[in-house]
Amino acid sequence: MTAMSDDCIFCSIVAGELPSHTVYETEDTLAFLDANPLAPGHVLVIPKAHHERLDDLPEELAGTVLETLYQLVSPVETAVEADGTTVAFNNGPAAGQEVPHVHGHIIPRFDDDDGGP
Ligand code: DGP
Repeated sequence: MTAMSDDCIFCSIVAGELPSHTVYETEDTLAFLDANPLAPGHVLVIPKAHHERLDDLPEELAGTVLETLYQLVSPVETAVEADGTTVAFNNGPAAGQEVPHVHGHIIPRFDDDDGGP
């Protein structure tokens, strides 16, 4: 059974209690469109289990999350005809992490964008 937190938005998405646009799913990870995208095709990748920060993840699950990010970078770029991607984790409130459930951002980038996040 996957560890869940009752008051976590991303746990509610994993549980199907909140809508999201899923783009990819594995046994242990979920990827869905960001509700407040910094660019078209901005995707979030999360572990289904609730862990607040990247460094809270068991090492094997951290590898699984990174594997899902790796698998999605190229398809996301292709889907929105991006020239590159920013792939990032905001780790902790001081770094701008607003949702306390680990998530990696895949943010499509374009040659003519403004420098991005
Ligand atoms: P961060 O600042 O790194 O914690 O990014 C949180 C991201 O999560 C932010 O880009 C907006 C997104 N977000 C917040 N709430 C929801 C939601 O309910 N659904 C979806 N799809 N994205 C959300």
